[in-house]
This record gives sequence, structure tokens and C-alpha cells, in this order.
Amino acid sequence: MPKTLRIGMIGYKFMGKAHSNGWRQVNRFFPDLPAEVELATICGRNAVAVEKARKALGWRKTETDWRKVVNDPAIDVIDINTPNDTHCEIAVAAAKAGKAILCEKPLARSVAEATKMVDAVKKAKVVNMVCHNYRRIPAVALAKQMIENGELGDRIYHYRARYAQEWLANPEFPLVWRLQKNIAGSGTHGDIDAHIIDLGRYLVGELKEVCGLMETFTKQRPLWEEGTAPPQPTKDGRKGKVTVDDTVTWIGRFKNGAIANLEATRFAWGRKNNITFEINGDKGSLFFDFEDMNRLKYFSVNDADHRRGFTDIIVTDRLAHPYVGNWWPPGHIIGYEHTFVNTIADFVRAVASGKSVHPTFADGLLNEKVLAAVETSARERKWVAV
Ligand code: SOE
Repeated sequence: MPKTLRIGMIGYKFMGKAHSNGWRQVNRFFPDLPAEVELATICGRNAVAVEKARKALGWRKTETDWRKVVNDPAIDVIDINTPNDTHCEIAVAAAKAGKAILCEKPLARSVAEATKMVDAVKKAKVVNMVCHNYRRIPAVALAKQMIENGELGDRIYHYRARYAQEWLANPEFPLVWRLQKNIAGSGTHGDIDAHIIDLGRYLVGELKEVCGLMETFTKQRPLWEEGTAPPQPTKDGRKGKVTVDDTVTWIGRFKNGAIANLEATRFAWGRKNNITFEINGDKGSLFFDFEDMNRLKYFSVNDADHRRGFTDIIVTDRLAHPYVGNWWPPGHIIGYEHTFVNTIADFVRAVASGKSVHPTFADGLLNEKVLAAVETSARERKWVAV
């Protein structure tokens, strides 16, 4: 009789919606899982809004006080999808209550908070994971397999990655929480640079030293009518100071000698959610573009001279490629939402077996250390060791 994992989800907006879909679909598309999940409690401060989300997203009951969910003996897993300023407090309490924890990225606002979270889950010996969903795009997981199989050779020369969005390029976009340092911890850096840092750690290795530049293009924005979505400015027309970065670009050295070159911005008109990376090794290269997320481009020096070029792998072969066997026949491509189902499937497997699953909170802490080193470097205009 498979175990039942009763989920308590804190937060119900964009990530709450993506995770709810993951919890609802995971047993349907991963029938071999050793546990069945139950969407037990969805939690948010606004009772009316969270009841609406409960109905829409398929949860059994609502709660407005996250402490009650964390301390509910009828809850086995806490899924944290709140703004960054509450990740630490909720995770530490959930660990003390013996719950397994899935936490949205970035793990925290700072290295100090992330360290507290790692200490808490280690002490409580609870399964813990940071939801960096892009690791479980089949094409990205295939890239990992190919690198590990030596298909780029023995040595990686370059990890070149960019994460570009446009949603803040309008200076009239209100001062939402992602633009407030006391809530978010940082701006573009912790929000989306964190993703391509995680992919670099997953695909290439640990960073040794970094040198970065950060800029805030729009210093003042209309105040946000809290809770409005899409975000609306307050009627009084008042403005507030943007206290985070709008863009970050940095170079670095990995411990294995590879060179990092990353850029993240939310000011790139035309780029909706554009993640690209290229990895160059001594025997070949890989290129990935999230806007074409079912494909992976691969160049091998082993191809005959007259027909050398990037092959275009459509990553949908049920037997040859990771995760796709749980979805559709070859060529029937998948999307953004499937990356959360794939992630939650691996998390459920880990919780049911008591085993660890990457990226763990310790991975999240290493990510925070890279974020902090780049911030220090940008502030002090010098190279900084991670
Ligand atoms: C906003 O930049 C955001 O929602 C990020 O917070 C997510 O992590 C990213 O996947 C999509 O964009």
C-alpha cells in the first residue's frame, strides 16, 4: 500500500499555481512513485483569495496562519512558495516539526538565512529540496548525462549563460516585492541569476572566484497597490525607491578551471523568459535555449570533417531521454509546467525513501554564496573568492 504524503503549501500565487499542478499531476504521470500525494492544505494571508485559489487549484482546505499548517500533525510535507523574506522562518519551523520541505528559489535572502535553514534540516534529518525547476527540463538533464559521459571531452572551457526577461523594462511597472531588498534580498540577481548559477553548478561544477557588475536602471517606481495582479500603482501616485539590482553581469572561474560568463536582466524588451546557455569542452559543445526547450544542440569533434556541425536533438525519445518516458510519444513536446511535475516526482521519491534529492538546501546555500560573492565584487569593484 503506497504511503500517502499530505502536502501543506504556503503561498498560492504564480509558484503556488505551478506547484499545485505538479502535486495534482505527479501520481498520474509517474504511477511508479512509492507514495501518493494529497493536496491537503493551501495557506495564504488573505482568506478570500486563498479560498478562491483552493477551489481553482484543487486543495482540500485553507489556512491563513502558516504556523498552524507547519505544526499540523496531519501534514507530512511543507511546500514554501512565499516571497523570499519568509522562506527562512517557515523552513526552520517546518524542520523542527519534522516535515519534509520543498522551497522555491532563491533559498533565502542571504547566506546567513540559508545557513540557518541548512542547519535546521540537518538537525531534523528531514528531506529538503530547492525548486530549481529548470534542472529537470529533459534537454537540460540530457546535457548533464552527456557531460558526465564525457561527450564534451575531459575538460570544460566555457559556461556561458544568459537569463533575460522584459517585465521591468517599463519604468511605470509598480514597486512590487521583487524590487524591495528587505523582502526579496536582491533583484534580478537572486530572482533569475540564481537559476543560471544553479544550472552552472549542476552542469559544470563549483565556482571558485567571481567578478561582477550590477546596475539599477530605474531608481524610482510608482508604489504598488498591494495584492493587485497584474500589479497596479496606488491611486495617490506616490513613488518609492527601488532598492535592488535591475541587471547583473559577471565572469568567474570554476574550481575545475572552466570560465563562467553570466548575465541576468529583466530589462530586455522582446525577451519574455529567455534562458540560454552554451558549454564548450575540448571535444565539443552544447547549446540550449528555453524558448525551444525540447531541443538540445550538440557539436562533436568526432564527426567527419565534411559534415561537422551542431546536431539538433529533439529530446522526446522515451527510452533515450530523461523524464520524457512519463509524458508523450516522440515529438509530442512538453512545456514549462512539466518541469515542476518532473521536479516534484523526484522530490516525492526522495521523501518516500528518506533519501536526499538535489538541489538540496545545501545546494541552495552554495548558490547564495555565489550570489553574495558577486554582490560584494560589484560593490567593491574587485575579484572575490566564493
Ligand atoms: C520572475 O522573474 C520569475 O517568475 C522568477 O521568479 C521565476 O523563478 C522564473 O522561473 C520565471 O520568472
